[in-house]
Amino acid sequence: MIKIKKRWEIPESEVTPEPLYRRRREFMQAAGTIGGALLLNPWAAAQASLDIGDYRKKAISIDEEITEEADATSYNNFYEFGTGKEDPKRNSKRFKTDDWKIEVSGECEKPGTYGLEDMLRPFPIEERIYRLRCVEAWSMVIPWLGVPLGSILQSFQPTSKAKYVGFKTLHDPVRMPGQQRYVLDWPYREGLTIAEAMHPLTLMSVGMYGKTMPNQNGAPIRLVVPWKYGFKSIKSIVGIEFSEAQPQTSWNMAASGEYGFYSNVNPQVDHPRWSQKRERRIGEIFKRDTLMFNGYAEEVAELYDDLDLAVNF
Ligand SMILES: Nc1nc2c(c(=O)[nH]1)N[C@H]1C(S)=C(S)[C@@H](COP(=O)(O)O)O[C@H]1N2
Ligand SMILES: [Mo]
Repeated sequence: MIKIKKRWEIPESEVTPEPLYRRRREFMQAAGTIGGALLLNPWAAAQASLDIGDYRKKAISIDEEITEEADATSYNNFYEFGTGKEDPKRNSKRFKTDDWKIEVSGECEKPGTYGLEDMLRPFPIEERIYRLRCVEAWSMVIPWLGVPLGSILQSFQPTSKAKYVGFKTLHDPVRMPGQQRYVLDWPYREGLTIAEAMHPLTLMSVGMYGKTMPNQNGAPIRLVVPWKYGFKSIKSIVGIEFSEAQPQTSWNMAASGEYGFYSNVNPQVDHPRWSQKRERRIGEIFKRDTLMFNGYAEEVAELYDDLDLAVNF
């Protein structure tokens, strides 16, 4: 499958995503309708009741060959379902994400527990083709579907004390059997500065390849921060907390000398146990050079003007 996209453009034909994760009844609710008229293309109908605004301009994408869907959904890191790359697909088959709730807390005017549908309803879904560069020196190019994280966060009205945003994954060792072993200090935690969280590239993703998010990729909702190592893109989020202090993050807690809070993709700073200069694009044989900020320097480098990136790795 080869799809070529310009960095700032998405063809008209692909602007409206395929029906996503809402089932028929939920569509009716989303569109505020009880008739049957919306059945043919329920997603389009639901979208029509939303403000899709300058959708195309916001749909930032890169001009590279897209990773095979079969690879992106079968070679995963999701330790809640096992530490092997093929474990998440196999072990998450029965994971149910119905009635998903997200607890919003800390420095904001609108804390509370939000249903996923309610949280997303005001926002149009965008498709973004982004590189994802794992700290283990492999990468993929994935067409994500989602909403800019900043739009969602604004709706909770962060206070002036909100300097950081922390995220938590579901903690349920029955539903997530990998949590029955102490591989990480569960639940998986991640965090961003407020500037990183509000940056237009940062996506809350609910799907990929035109479909609902597969369990192994972080259903029903996960972060995608394309200029950072993959582990910052936390999956299956149930908690969002605004804070004044820098939040704890799982990989930093596990090995602070190896994984810093920032974890920007940086070929100039090696991981203590391996080089970060090159990467293997999944599906390709030869390695390629890793790009500063994973190729997004033009968009994000200014966030770090005042930081020594060798110290703040
Ligand atoms: N909750 C949780 N989120 C997670 C992980 C994890 O183990 N648990 N792994 C991270 C790592 S290391 C990577 S590289 C990406 C992989 O995302 P993908 O499987 O969709 O490619 O998810 C990140 N998010
Ligand atoms: Mo990773």
